[in-house]
Amino acid sequence: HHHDRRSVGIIGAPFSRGQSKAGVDQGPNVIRAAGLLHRLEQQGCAVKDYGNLTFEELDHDEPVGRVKRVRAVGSANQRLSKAVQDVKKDGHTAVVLGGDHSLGIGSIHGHAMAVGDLSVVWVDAHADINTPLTTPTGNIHGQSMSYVLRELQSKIPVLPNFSWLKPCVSAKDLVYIGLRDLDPAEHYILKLLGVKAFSMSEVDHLGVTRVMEETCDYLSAKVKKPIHLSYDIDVIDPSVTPATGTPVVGGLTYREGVYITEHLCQTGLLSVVDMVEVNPLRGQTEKDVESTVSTAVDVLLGCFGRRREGNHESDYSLPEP
Ligand code: Z70
Ligand code: MN
Ligand code: MN
Ligand code: MN
Repeated sequence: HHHDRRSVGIIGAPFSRGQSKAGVDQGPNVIRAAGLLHRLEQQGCAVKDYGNLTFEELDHDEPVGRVKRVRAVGSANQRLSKAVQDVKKDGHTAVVLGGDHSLGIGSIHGHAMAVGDLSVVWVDAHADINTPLTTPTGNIHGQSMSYVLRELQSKIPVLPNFSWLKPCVSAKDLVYIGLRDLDPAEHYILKLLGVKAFSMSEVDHLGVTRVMEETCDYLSAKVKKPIHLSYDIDVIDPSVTPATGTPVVGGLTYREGVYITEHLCQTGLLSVVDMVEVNPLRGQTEKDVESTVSTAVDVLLGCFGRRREGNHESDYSLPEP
């Protein structure tokens, strides 16, 4: 039954200007080098690699207010948005390999341009919902959701290279999982907008199984929209995924991290998946990097039908003697 083979389009987005640490732009290549494409094919997916995007170097990109690298982030996300639209038009589930989490802006925008209304599941230690006026760091990877949420449109100033961006997600269509490091303004915004959020406290209280049941019940209560999964590897505990820019203690286990994508896969609604903030220069040892990258690969494989006990292809048949 080749028609139910999942087709996956991979976009590499080696972009790092949404934060200040070197190395996160190597994410796409280290994730590919760990065998992502081969393993997706082994589990029955048809895979097309669209290669890595290239981004322009800007000589003059002075801060706008507190916000750093606005022009570079704006233009990179415009390119990414177009690339995601192309992959969706080709009929694939898109996988965006980052890169830092500012890429969520263009990825979500491109997805919404291609399919219309969507649900966003943002799996992260951080909410990345500071506005350009509340950001304590100026880093846009801590602001991505505020740029795309309709309800925050009036709080976002005009920014250079962002005129292409139209807010495209409603607060009721967003769910956070794994939160444990919010700034006060972000905490306030989540309460103000009534955003559904499962912090690490809720994961402890309910267990990951009920968190995922409630996530999917919440998102499919009315109409079933395509799901945009934006997965920041720092949601998983730094003992498992230390090679990332902002490790935060008390994260998900490997098993919880993988269960999230196994459960979302079962909905049949996964439409775009971002895997971001894998930074091979941030590990202390080679083992740290290997553990981080192989966990990122396993999380992605979970989106496309990997079973932990093992898989066989749907046309498998035993050899006759
Ligand atoms: C902080 C900020 C952040 C990731 C750090 C940190 C945000 N709230 N996101 N690492 N992935 O800069 O706004
Ligand atoms: Mn068939
Ligand atoms: Mn993030
Ligand atoms: Mn994060």
